[in-house]
Amino acid sequence: TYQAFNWDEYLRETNSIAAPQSCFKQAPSPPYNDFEVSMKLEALDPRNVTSTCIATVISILGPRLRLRLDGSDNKNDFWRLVDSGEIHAIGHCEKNGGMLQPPLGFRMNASSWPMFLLKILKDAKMAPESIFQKEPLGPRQNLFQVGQKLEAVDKKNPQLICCATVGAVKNDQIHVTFDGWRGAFDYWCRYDSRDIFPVGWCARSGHPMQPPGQKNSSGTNRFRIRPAFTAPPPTSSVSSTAAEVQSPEADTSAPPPPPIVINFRKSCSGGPLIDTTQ
Ligand code: MLZ
Repeated sequence: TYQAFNWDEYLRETNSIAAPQSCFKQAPSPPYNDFEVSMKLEALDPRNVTSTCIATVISILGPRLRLRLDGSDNKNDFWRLVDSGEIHAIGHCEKNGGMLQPPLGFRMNASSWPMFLLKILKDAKMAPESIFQKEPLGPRQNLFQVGQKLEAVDKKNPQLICCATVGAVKNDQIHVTFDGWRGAFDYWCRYDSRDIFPVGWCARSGHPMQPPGQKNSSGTNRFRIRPAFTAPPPTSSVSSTAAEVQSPEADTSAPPPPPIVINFRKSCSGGPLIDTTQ
């Protein structure tokens, strides 16, 4: 039978704490989702955020919407919270003096856009204004601390919200690391990203949550190694000359070994075991 991930137990086992609600740009209680599949709305084009486009709700998970821009293909779907500041009811753009734009990669000739727009809006099931929620105010500064647990969107599999840890904090950015995965999914984001949530958010909102991964060569999760290299934040001007190799996690039976610090010159290749693309 289905057993929801037990955060309390996991926090105890890993001797860690959850990042408090005050760290996040998320509503204190997850917003209701009154959207329905096939409803249309306005959304900023994620690939060209100066454009407002028409989008259709493709599916729904908790307070999140899977959206597809009308006139685009089915390979560029994206997810938004119902309280995202990047979605509005149809009419919002025009009310504010804007013009609806074709999505980047519009599959027809640009000259057919006005007719296409008329046609899709003619018998559209438009999402009513009342079901859009106001975007919450974020914290005024980055309050995250290294080691705190959270729930985070896996940007490579954006339908997934997964068990994660703050791996590093730098200025306005945090490094989101995914528990039990070897770093391939980790990323930097701003502290007020809408893709990060307090522990328990999935359970409270009815969104599925991915438990820690168990993928490693031995097939057990007892000696998982954290990522061997921590990428600098995209805006960083400081060069990284030291990378910390974190100690194995989730083994509560033995005291953790001391951290190992490996220093290497940026001009050197680290050898076959060091992934310099991370
Ligand atoms: N199908 C993928 C899912 C990985 C999800 C990781 N999330 C941090 C895989 O098994 O590789």
